Amino acid sequence: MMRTVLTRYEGNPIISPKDMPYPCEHVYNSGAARLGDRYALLLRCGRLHSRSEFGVAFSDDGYHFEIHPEPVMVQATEGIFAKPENKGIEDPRVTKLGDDYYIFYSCYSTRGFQIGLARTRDFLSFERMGLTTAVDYRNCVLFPEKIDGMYVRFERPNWGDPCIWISYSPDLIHWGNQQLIMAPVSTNIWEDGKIGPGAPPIKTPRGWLSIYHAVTGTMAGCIYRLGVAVHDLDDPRKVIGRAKQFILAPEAPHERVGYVPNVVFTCGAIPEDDGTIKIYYGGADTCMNVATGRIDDLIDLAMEGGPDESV
Ligand code: M1P
Repeated sequence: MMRTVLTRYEGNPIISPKDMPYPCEHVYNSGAARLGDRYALLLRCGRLHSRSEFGVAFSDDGYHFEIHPEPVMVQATEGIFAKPENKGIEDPRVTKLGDDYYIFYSCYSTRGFQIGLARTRDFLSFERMGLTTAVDYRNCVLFPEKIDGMYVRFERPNWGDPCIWISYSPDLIHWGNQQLIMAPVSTNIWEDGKIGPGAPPIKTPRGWLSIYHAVTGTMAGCIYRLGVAVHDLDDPRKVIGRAKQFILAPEAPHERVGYVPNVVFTCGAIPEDDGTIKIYYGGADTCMNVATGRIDDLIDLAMEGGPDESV
């Protein structure tokens, strides 16, 4: 039987194109972080040329956001990022390490997708650090700490049978020892097409909590849903629990209808001190939303599914 582990905020969508202080066709798939006592959303803004840039919004409570009046990071026009970003920058995922916030984002070009890495302290100015993949990659999420002396990330190549891989780096720029760790499950139809990491992993005493997205095809196009898995704390290649059911599916009208219909997609979630979590997600590639739940409920659901056997 389906279990409900997330509750949508009644004020969804929390940010829509009409709320933007500059013209946008859509605002969605935003990275999320705590910035001192405040919340920051690094917004993926589809401008009127349909290429994406990043804006930022700040909040005291995680629900009501004030949007900065100008975009804060736009596609590069010179240097090594110019050609990789000639169709825009997309899907930022934010991880705090020390005093810095690191952002893996998709550099979209005529030749495909690469993953860029940028750094900020205030979400207003950004330093591009490097291109961390060749084409064609999507959905990189950085762990918030080193494991065995190495930086760790989950990543999703865009070719073949799109699955979740892990890789390691000594310096955040050069990544290697890629290993496949999670694949679509053909018998769970909601995740039989492709999967990709969603929010950067969250450390809990019971393991690394991973919220991922999963896609199935229908006669009317793809449906994007969210799933949950738990990875071993010391060796996150081991998926110690993977829920059999999805945790969020397009349901509200603004999740079903929009630029790309029937999509819920996350790039960031924030754990709270009281054991709850806020999962920020794009609806129909058009607007930003938030859902809340208890971290233990998500982990219970994943552990009930048992260890992953997909690879
Ligand atoms: O349109 C749905 C999603 O498609 C892509 O996701 P992925 O390639 O990982 O399946 C991205 O463009 C994403 O931003 C978008 O929400």
